[in-house]
Amino acid sequence: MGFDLEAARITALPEDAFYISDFITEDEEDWLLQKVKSAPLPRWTQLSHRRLQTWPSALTKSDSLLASPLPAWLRSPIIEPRFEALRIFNDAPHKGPNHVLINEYQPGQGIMPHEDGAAYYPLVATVSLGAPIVLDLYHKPTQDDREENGAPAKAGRDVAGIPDAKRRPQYRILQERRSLLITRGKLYTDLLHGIEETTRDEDLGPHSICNWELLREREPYQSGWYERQTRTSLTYRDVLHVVTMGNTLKFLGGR
Ligand SMILES: O=C(O)CCC(=O)C(=O)O
Repeated sequence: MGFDLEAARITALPEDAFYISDFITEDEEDWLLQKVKSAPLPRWTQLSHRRLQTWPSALTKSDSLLASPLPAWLRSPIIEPRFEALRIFNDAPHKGPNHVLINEYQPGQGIMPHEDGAAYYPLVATVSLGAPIVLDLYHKPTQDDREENGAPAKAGRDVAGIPDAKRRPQYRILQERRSLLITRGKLYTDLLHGIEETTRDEDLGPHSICNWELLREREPYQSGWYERQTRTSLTYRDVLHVVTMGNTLKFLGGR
């Protein structure tokens, strides 16, 4: 499968975001959902508004990753050969993703606006499975915003302190099932992202959805809304700091 990354650029966004609607086939989607569902229950972390799997493991308190390969089903066919053909992680320190978060959202669930922070190389590649969902991008609150709104005077990693006028999303991206969304650079560092806790995504159209022209199908959204169904995302990242077990043991032993 050949992809032209420039043709996939979401031009309405500040640098850089790319959207590929047909990134995986329906069979690959079914197979990946089966793999996600068949993971042993302790693999899931149940959060109040979604559940989450972390591969190969959660980061340490100092935001490091304990070196360990990703399982084969998260590597092929997504990293090898597709990401490699796109060369998206070529400038990342490990030349490829070493960490995957899997989020599952039931209708009505979402994720508060946040930034992913400095533990990762500033690039996220998200594969969507099962159903569409809208990702919202927000201005980061400035120090002035936070002071005006009585929040601690520190530009934050969440929406606390965003004035009401800025609390509306600045941009909205519709992620179809089987699509790939790549966000990187300023988009990663300068904006917050989140998913609304709603059972319907509404006000959809070319005026509000910045990747409207790149969608595989626009027909299902002509009415301007759809009912949410269970949507699963695989988010691929490169954790900057990786420690090997040998070094960790040395560290624990004080040598
Ligand atoms: O599920 C998604 O597309 C977004 C997930 C997300 O925001 C995150 O993992 O930080």
